[in-house]
Amino acid sequence: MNANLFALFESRFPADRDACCIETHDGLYYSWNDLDRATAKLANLLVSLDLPEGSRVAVQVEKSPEALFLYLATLRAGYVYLPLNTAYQEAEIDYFIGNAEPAVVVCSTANFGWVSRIAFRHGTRNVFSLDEDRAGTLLERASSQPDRFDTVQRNADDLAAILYTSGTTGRSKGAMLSHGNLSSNALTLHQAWGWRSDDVLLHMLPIFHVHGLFVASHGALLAGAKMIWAPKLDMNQLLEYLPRSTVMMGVPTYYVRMLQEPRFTAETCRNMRLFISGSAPLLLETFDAFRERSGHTILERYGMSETVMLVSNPYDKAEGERIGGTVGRPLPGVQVRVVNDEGKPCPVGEIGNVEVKGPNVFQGYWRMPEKTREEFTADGWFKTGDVGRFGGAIVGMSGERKVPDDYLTIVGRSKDLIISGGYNVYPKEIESFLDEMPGVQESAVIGVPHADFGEAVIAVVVGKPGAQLDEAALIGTLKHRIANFKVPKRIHVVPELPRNTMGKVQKNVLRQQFGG
Ligand code: MLC
Ligand code: AMP
Repeated sequence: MNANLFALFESRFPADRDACCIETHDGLYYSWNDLDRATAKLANLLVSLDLPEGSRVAVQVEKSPEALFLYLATLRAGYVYLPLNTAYQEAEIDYFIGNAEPAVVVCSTANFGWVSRIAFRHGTRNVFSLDEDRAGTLLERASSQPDRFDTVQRNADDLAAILYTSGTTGRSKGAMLSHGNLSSNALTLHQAWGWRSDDVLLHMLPIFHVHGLFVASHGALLAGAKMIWAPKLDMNQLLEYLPRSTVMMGVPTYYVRMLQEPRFTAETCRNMRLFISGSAPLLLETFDAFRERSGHTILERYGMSETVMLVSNPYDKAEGERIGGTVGRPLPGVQVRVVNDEGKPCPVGEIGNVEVKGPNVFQGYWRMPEKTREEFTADGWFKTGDVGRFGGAIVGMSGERKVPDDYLTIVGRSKDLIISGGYNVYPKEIESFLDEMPGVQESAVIGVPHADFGEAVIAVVVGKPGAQLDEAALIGTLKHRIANFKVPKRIHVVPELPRNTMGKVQKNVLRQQFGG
């Protein structure tokens, strides 16, 4: 049997291959035949490049159906897909390309100059361009390729993708996901969320992270269901497409913004069967207000780049209630335990470290065996860096309610991580950029509550003696250096940072001082 994830999708294509697979926001319709032919041409192009086994294909392009086809073609040809956030700037791209050493890099025409310079410097020989309007050298080169391709044989533990994530500490690490990791999770979610061939997925998420690329796209592909494909979250488009959709996924900011839109009503959701939230905590007030406004109970689930999806609230009422503030039960086949700092299981209701095991758990960090070892326990559990509890109680506006013993609640993180609008930001990374700036002696970066993004990045800096630091100038400089979502929304200049007796910066004190 071929364990290639693309072979699984192919086996589930609908009988009518002329049916619509993707409808775009600008009025284009792609059939399943179109997907088959486009991925065949792109796979043939990749194979024609005579790449070594296991080659990485690194991609930083705007969202388009062709970008999805490039991902699928990479799977189909048996190579390893490496998506990169379009917000990443030179220093970030330099690190990823240097670390992953991709054989192929695909970027936008606008970025071709600087991206190709970085790629060539790191030894990449094939650099193509691809734009959201189908322009660029990638499709030009693929157009003369045959439109048939036999999906390459792959084993379940062969690599399918590498997703860079900061994991629990330090510099970005490439989480290696295999065909088996992705297909087992896709099959589990297919069952758990009741995917149907007549579903219509409103796809508004970016496709360079687990949520949009795997959880959302795989769901529709495996069901043979249609996707309405929008480049990004846009309220006008959402109001236009939601009445024709049955499933939507978003990070909590999506639901916060929908509630801010007075035109969004229960009528807008008349055909919807499922709204899913994840990637960051969904506030209970958002969960409640959304139910009140739309008549729909958001299904919150929990996962991460290293593991794809782990835990989900129930889809089917017969299996239990969706409880706001919790992330539900471990998915079938996934084991989740909560342990104390000594690694001993916590009793129900007690808070501890969340550790997981299952066929979905990744193969390790790319070329970092040491880091990989650190993140697993001796008995093979992956340490998520999240802190949670089974059971206990949730306190909301309407009082306290008991949570069933098998439901997990994420209460925080042991990793120093900020999640802003569903994107991860590592304080240490931002601090190192700030510390290198002229006049800056030291800095501390914290996350503070933010009505739209859930958490916002804030920096507190101390100037060198005599230096005059200017908030706007510091922010302006950072904007050219790092992805815009990582740039602090505010930078406070202070005479000194609060420290404990060990000399460690007291970030909790800064959060209290600047979080309001
Ligand atoms: C944009 N901006 C952000 C931001 N997104 N700032 C902080 N956090 C964010 N997430 C800033 C930009 O820098 C810019 O600032 C301004 O907001 C407008 O930019 P924009 O691009 O127009 O913003 P917008 O389109 O409104 O984007 C917001 C968003 C987007 C929430 C729609 O961030 C988004 O789609 N997030 C989804 C992330 C996601 O898919 N995560 C899944 C990870 S997978 P300025 O100053 O330049 O004007 C994962 C595993 C799992 O975590 O469990 O799923
Ligand atoms: P990433 O590394 O981008 O894959 O982000 C994974 C992290 O997002 C997890 O380790 C959690 O901290 C967080 N996360 C994902 N889903 C949820 C959720 N439903 N509630 C709280 N945190 C979540």
